[in-house]
Amino acid sequence: MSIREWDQDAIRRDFPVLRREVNGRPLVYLDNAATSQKPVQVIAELTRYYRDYNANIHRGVHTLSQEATAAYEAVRDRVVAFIGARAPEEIVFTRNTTEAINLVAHAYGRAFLQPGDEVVITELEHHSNIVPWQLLRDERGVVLRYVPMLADGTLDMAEARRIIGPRTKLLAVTQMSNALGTIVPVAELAALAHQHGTVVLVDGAQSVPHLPTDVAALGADFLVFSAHKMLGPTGVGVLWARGELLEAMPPFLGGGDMILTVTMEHSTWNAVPHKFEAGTPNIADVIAFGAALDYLAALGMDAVCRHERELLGVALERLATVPGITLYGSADLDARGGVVSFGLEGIHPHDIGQVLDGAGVAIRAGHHCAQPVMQHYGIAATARVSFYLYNTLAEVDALVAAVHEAARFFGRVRV
Ligand code: 7TS
Repeated sequence: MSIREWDQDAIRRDFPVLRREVNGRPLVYLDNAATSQKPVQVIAELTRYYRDYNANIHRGVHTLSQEATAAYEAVRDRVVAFIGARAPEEIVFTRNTTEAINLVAHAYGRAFLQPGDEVVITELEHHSNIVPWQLLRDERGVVLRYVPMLADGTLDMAEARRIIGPRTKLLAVTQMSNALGTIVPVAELAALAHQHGTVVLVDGAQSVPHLPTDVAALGADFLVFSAHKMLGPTGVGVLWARGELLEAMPPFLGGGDMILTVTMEHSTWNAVPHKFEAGTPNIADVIAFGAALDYLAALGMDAVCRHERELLGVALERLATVPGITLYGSADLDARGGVVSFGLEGIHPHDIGQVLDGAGVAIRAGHHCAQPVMQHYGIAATARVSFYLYNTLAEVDALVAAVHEAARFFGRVRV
């Protein structure tokens, strides 16, 4: 539900950086899968905290500390509302998605997985959801298995049904591929996994910023995502977990704030979620993340998703006309987020990125920390465009013109 009409100009005015020029051209920021830009509301909240009530939390009787604690804890409630969770105790703040996955691999993996148990991930994962499980495999002797992807960038669901079975103790899967934009049917996978008593971690780094999220409907046991990809500051991630799991898991990091008592021999743990937030947390950025959640909630995630899908549809149609282009992934529009990965024949993606930057168009070129996806297509890298709520159809025009320019430029250089 949108409590505010979709007003593209008003939205753009909220993002000061979008007024910049790059190389003499208006900035067209299309690297949102890497990180999003921040609205004035978030920047102001950050400034307000440092200006008016900077203090450490959970430990001061003084007014500033109480204000900071209240503001920090209030963001937990906003996260609960944003993802349809049940209680603030289920929300752990981490540094980012990567740390949240490592937390689960360490605290859940070490305590509950035995040698020979299977952890299933997919070929579509970001390195953050591959490497922690490889480390756990090497340390603990768990077996790591991959659900393969198909050429169109979707997951091979027939293989998923074959691979996920009674030996699968944990399924860790992205809800949206950062390299291709494919939306993975995680609810279906979770239902399948739960038939075997498998615990399910959903990597929401790309999905939570762009799609409505309801953890109950997802059927996940863990959901992880990063504030910086959803209008919030860097340095804040979220781990949502079913309360029972957090209760059962031993701590990840030890230190201040996560303990109840410490003697020289022995310590006891604070209640969840504090048991998993050792040391002074990223107070300022968590508080500012609250403003990002408010911003997205006011627009409505259905509206955000609709807007991006409109841009995606136009971009895909128009980019397909560029001579020598290959578009990677061809899932239906309603099974895709606002990501386009492409290559131009005979041109390295980094060169595409450079020509586009010359036209003020910021995209990412590389393997996108998803090298298995690149290996699937037998390539080293792609050029990747990723949209967010402030992007416009005029920016799609600028992108398409710049890609045509790159194709022409390098075509000329080759002869
Ligand atoms: N999972 C997915 C699906 C991601 O896309 C990313 C970051 C991460 C995990 C890790 O998030 P972090 O906040 O811990 O870094 N993806 C990208 C990207 O596509 N370009 O830069 C970062």
